[in-house]
Amino acid sequence: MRYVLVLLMALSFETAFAKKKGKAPEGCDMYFSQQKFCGVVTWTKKPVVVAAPTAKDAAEFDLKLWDLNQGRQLNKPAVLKADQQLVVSLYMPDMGHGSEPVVLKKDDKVPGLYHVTQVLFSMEGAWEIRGRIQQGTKTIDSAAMPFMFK
Ligand SMILES: [Cu+2]
Repeated sequence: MRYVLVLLMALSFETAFAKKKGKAPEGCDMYFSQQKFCGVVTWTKKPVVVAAPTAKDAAEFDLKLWDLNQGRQLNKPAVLKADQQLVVSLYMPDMGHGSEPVVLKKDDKVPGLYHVTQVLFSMEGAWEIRGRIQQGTKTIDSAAMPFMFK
């Protein structure tokens, strides 16, 4: 009986840990663990370090959201509910600051596809590309992709 308890405790700890870390399944750059949505980032214009960056130096990427509720394969695009909204931002966790706001546009033809432009990292170092899903004013899920800008 005691072994079962210990095993159960270990299992629930493991689950809680995985949930907290939001460990991304293979192929996912960011993982929204509550919704089971997988985000794949594809740079369409790579970020480059320049001395005095202006808007024309901004990078761009596509973010594709996949729904993993029916399995781990990336074959079903994630579709947000009408009252849900994806928000993307840049954050430097070690220094506790963000950067210029990015511009996010949902593709009007391809489900689950978002185009992110005006991606400007304000300094070199360890960044996160953060995503969150809002329902009204409430954040219902979030995910982050580490990105080293240098
Ligand atoms: Cu910084």
